[in-house]
Amino acid sequence: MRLAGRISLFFAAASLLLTGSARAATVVKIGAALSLTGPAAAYGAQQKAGILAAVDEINKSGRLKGVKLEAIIEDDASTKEQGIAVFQRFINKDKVSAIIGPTLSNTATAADPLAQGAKVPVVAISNTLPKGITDIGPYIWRVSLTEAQVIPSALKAAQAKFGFKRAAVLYGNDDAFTQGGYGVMKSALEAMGTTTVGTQTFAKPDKDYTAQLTALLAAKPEILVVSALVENASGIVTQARQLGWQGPIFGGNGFNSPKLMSNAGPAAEGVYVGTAWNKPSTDAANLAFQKAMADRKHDPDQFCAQAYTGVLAIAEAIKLSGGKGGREDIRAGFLKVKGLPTPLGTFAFNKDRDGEHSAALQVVKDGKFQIVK
Ligand code: 1QQ
Repeated sequence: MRLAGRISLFFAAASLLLTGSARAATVVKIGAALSLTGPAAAYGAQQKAGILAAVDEINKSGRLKGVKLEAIIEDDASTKEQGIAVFQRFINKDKVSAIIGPTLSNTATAADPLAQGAKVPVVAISNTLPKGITDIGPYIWRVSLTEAQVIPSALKAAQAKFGFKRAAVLYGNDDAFTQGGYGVMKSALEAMGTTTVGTQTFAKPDKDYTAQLTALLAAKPEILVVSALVENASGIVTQARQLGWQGPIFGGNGFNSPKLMSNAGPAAEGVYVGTAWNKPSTDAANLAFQKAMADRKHDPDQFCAQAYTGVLAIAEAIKLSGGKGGREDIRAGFLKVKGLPTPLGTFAFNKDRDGEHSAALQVVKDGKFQIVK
């Protein structure tokens, strides 16, 4: 009797402990390497807001039952060196289950091989360099459309509007993304039967582009096509207008930040940019995203929507792995992601581990991006 009493007390205590531990959520750590300082800081700030909002929404929703996401956000300083240091910390010290970022393709080409080597899944949220990111290996995934997925259709839409036949091209020659974007622009313009009347370059620290722009404008282009990060892009747009250029300016993904308008002001009017985020879409997931950001008093851009989507993809992978959040579980889960509602549209990774959805063309009008296609 006494013994039975003790045993049942033991079982009661043990089951209480078990229920207690079953109830305590498993924490899945996600490291995010973002450019919070340096030339890509405008993108990093938006990405941070998107990641924090998505983690919060997912944890609040109880969608992952016993799993709670925890984001560890570190500054990659827009450089390869700092990106590598942050990845090492995430992999070896924080022992994260997955890494989001880094912001720039340039940094990713140096940091992603570390994650690939350590078998830690990476989700690129803003790398648009077509080759040299996901082909690093099977642990590297991305939700951001590449320049090759955006530029050709966006340039065609711009050509349908302006009927240009002569283009002048300006690109940054010290960054993997601006160089890769230039390659895409060059072949897209060729494929459209457009003549490139001039090509000029600059580097990230540059502030004065008048020599390059003067040479390009002297060649009488009908459109100015630019591959640049937003700080350079703002200066280029401002100086092109000061030199009297009133025609269309077409920018790559680096232009996709409202920083362009806050830096360049009215000079940014009439700038055309291909985008992976169709802001006015009334898809439920896009409306939910915009409400989540409005609740946080944050005005989101494409980078914010893509960062939010990166977290949704990780959460879905955990769900599809039966609620398990280890490194291999997440990678295996990515293989199964299909029809995921996100602010970018219904999402799945393709066989190259890249995202695939439609792109749009937008123009700066009255200080804001407006979709034209
Ligand atoms: C890249 C980019 C930048 C403009 C984004 C931050 O697309 O580096 O790939």
